[in-house]
Amino acid sequence: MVLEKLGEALKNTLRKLAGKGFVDKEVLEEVTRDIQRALLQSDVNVKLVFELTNKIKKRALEEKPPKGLTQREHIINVVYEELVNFLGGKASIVVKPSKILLMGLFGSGKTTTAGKLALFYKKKGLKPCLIACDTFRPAAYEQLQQIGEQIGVPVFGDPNESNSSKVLEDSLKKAREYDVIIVDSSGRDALNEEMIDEIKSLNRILEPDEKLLVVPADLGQQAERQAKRFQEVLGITGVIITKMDGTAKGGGALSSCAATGAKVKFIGTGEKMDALELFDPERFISRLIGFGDLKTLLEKAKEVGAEETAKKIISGKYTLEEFYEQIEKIQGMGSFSQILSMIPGLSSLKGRLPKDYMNLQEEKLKKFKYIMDSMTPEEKRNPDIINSSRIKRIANGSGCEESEVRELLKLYKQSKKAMKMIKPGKRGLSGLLKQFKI
Ligand SMILES: Nc1nc2c(ncn2[C@@H]2O[C@H](COP(=O)(O)OP(=O)(O)OP(=O)(O)O)[C@@H](O)[C@H]2O)c(=O)[nH]1
Ligand SMILES: [Mg+2]
Repeated sequence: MVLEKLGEALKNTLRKLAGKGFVDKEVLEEVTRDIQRALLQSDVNVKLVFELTNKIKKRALEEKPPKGLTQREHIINVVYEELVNFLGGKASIVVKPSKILLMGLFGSGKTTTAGKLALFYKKKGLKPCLIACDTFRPAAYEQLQQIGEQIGVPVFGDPNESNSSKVLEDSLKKAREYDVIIVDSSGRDALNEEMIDEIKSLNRILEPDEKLLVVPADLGQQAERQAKRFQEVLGITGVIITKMDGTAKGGGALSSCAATGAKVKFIGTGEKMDALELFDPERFISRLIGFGDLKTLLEKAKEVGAEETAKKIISGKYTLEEFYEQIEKIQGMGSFSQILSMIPGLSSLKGRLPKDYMNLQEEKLKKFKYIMDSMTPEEKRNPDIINSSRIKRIANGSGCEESEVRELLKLYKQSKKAMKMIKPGKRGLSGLLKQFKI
């Protein structure tokens, strides 16, 4: 996971603070040292790290806990608030019809991100299109075309035209009926005159709502220099940090961009088209601290029309049929273990659920479907009545092995049992659900 070390340090912090009635200077030193170490390991700039932890210490020692908060809760809150600020404060992303110009150096992930963004907006119900303005790299048009096909989004461009401004002008005529226009541009080794001229020209023609710089996370704190340069020369409106999945330096890239005042708007977390997250520091830190991230879950759940599913997972009340639906939908939402780590109180479940449940293969799912088609409605509603002779009948009817019927029943029972053991956090699961309007 992104910034794993910081997550560990924050959980340690909570543990250390939990045992104390009163938090003294010594504990505070220890806690901030853990946070420092974790941030430094994520390649965060040393100066920034010390500024942050000094602020945390100062506020923790000097500020009186607001009414209703214990000293311990207050300190946790200070750590949370300061980390959120550290990553750029509250995010402000408005999902609306817009024109987006992507820019960045060679291989930073522009073309991939263009596709990811298109899919993101498409899932929000908008009508995106892509324009291939990279006329520099061979086969850039074909690459985008392939991505467009994969996600079902039209791509405009002209592989035989070498003038990117001309490509943009012509493509915009075809893009009139689209809500979101996403423009891929060509990279360079460095932000040289040629690139500046090209982007400026695209900028004039497109008049974009967002000018987003794409930088890879493995640059770590070096990302700052790029963000600064592009900001000065081209006036970017935000940054997308890609490849957060493949490096321990994500913290450096995030915090150093935030320090320049450039907002990190999205992060890329994999090569697949759905591996893009809106970057919201509040959510990000609360997930690391372990409050869970119900909002992200719901956003994803909505995308696959599975809000109901999410509710049922949380309540632990479902029939076999709904169980099947859940695993089917969950497949579209990312791995089950990823989802669990987003729900408060559920991350501890991860170890208890059978591994198979986490990584059910498509093949298996199909078999489960056949098995269920061979069950009576009564059996689906109340799987407890399924005895050996019924298992035999179901296996015969579905063309599956008896052992596979048993496997489905076992998974169902285990998951229900595990869900029942959920221990809501201090604020109570129901409180959180209310908070997020479930
Ligand atoms: N693991 C991972 N790989 C990514 C991510 N984003 C992009 N990539 C990979 O990075 C490589 C370069 O991505 P592109 O999208 O082609 O980059 P680009 O900026 O368009 O490159 P040029 O057009 O050559 O300047 C590809 O192999 C992508 O699959 C990400 O978030 N995670
Ligand atoms: Mg490209």
